[in-house]
Amino acid sequence: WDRCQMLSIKGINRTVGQEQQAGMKEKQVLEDLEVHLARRETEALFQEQPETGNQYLEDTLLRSYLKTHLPPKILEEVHRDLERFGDRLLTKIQPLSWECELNPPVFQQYDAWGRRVDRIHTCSAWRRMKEISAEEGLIAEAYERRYSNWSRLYQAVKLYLFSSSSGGFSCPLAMTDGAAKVIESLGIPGSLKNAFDRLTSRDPEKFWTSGQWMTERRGGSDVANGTETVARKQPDGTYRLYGFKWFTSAADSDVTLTLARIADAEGQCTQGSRGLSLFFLRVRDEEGKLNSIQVQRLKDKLGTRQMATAELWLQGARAELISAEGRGVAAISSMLNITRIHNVIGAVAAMRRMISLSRDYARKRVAFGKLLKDHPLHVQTIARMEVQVRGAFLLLMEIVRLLGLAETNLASEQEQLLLRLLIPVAKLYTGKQASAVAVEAMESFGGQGYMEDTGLPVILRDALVLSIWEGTTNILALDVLRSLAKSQGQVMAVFLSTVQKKLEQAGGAEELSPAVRRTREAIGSLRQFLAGAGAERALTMELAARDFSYSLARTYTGRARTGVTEPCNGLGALLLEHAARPDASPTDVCAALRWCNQELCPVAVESGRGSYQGGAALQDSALVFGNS
Ligand code: UCC
Repeated sequence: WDRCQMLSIKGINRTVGQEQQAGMKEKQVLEDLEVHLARRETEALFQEQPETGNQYLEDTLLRSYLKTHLPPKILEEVHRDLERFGDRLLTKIQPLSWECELNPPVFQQYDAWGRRVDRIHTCSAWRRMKEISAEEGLIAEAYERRYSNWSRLYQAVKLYLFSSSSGGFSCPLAMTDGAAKVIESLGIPGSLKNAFDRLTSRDPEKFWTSGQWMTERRGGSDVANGTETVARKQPDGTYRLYGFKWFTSAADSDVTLTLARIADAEGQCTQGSRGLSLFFLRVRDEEGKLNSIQVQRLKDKLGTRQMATAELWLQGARAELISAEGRGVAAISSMLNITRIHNVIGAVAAMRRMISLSRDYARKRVAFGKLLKDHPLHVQTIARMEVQVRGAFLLLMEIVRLLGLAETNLASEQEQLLLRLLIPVAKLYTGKQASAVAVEAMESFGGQGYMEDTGLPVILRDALVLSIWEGTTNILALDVLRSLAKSQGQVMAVFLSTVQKKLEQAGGAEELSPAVRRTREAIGSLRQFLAGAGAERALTMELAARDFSYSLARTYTGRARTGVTEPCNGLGALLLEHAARPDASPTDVCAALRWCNQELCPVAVESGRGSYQGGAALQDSALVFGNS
């Protein structure tokens, strides 16, 4: 085989069999020559590995964002910590991440003597990630609030840097953050004080992670109708849960939040959303014994393989009711909003990592006689991805900035409404961006991008889940509509007037004016669309939900605030605003212009084509299922 390979490497079209017929002497000479050349050429095939350096120091957009927004004293401290963290990620944490990938969790159902044990064995690198998460305060930072409203943003930045080196540990952190948020929003009741302290601890010995068990066999999206788990009240006021959870991410977590239906004295439960209540439970006791839970099996997933996702039978698991009866979905939604933000963090981080590697490779790899970076078409492809990640990053920063204000009681009512709207918008938009960018970036490495041991397929696989878990794109688009309905349209009015106001403020910055104009036109089109939704409004809005959400994401991300020299005190900085800073770079301006060159308001275009009318829905159905 080696020999055949050598010959084929040299491009000699002669089989091994034919060559055996050649004279011995001639063969010997030829062989010497072949080996020599083959080795030389094989060596020439070696490629330099694409690498990243200190992610924080290399991320110019992140650094310029922090410099623009953080008060100088906070910036100084944060900068020092992030530089240190960037080094730790590069030298210590990234190698652990690869270990997590190579040593996925293993499920042991029985011990050697036939006793049911249901143990999920995780690797030492995974357990080390848990300790590091505590040491770095990856959850604690947001709840200690030592930087007031900036704490949340600072935490998000650390999580963003951590994400692509976390070996999948970002997932339990997302749910841990969500659980802490729910408990905090309940006022940290005495019974949950210990749990809250542990979920937000910096002490690796104390730190707990949480799960979020929402998905059952009958419904991942339709939680309200799909949840079958029943809660039976015990004489001591606790509950025992009976049911089956179909996907439980990070099943090695210490505690979890979950939904169940409380049975009345006759054993009857209320169906639908109003029958669901929220429970807190510990997964294992002090000795590590499961809380009347059986692990049926671990899921065999396309990605996130570093993390154990399990099917669980709850067979009387002892739990504490933590919401008002029948208010489970509303109560867990504050967890969902946090985990959805983490999803955005993961999406931006995955894009950033792929593009950084792709850029580095372009500086090293020669093709057609020159480096990839000297091929304009190749660079154009990377530049298009760069514009996408920049928009996504600024949208993420905007959301965590607003969340920080809300958590320190500094957010206006309008800012709270905006936050509610932007979370599903950002989650659905960046989830799709991450998948597209990961595929595109993989291609930029040629065949190498497809090789498992480069680690690139891991990033792609893990990115693909971002548009699925925590609500699929369409479910999130419907959540955007829910936020409109719940606020009786107020949220949309806030969105439009805020953008409008900022556009009016846009002055100077001549170079940005085409982008400002396009954004203004997009806002006009959005208004027109909403005004003209017409008689079939409910159907129109449902059919338009995805395009509508995309339009919000694109116009908001491209929103302008040019000519502003003072620190922002209204809405945050997105692409145009970032480009209008006094110290903006030509790259910032270019990214803003390019972003605004895409179709900013696809919902208006599709509406003009009649895509949201009843007739179009019938055509869709015929196209998919045929006329029968
Ligand atoms: O668990 C999963 C994987 C974990 C891995 C996490 C890692 C992520 C980050 C990784 C980073 C790398 S995946 C499972 C996730 N499951 C979902 O996301 C569920 C998707 N389905 C939905 O979101 C649905 O839309 C439901 C469940 C919310 C629909 O439920 P209902 O009961 O039919 O909805 P209702 O009746 O409209 O809402 C009930 C209440 C309402 O409040 P009230 O009653 O006061 O009017 C809603 O306004 O809940 C409120 N509500 C919300 N409030 C619903 N959604 C929200 C929201 N997002 N924010 C605020």
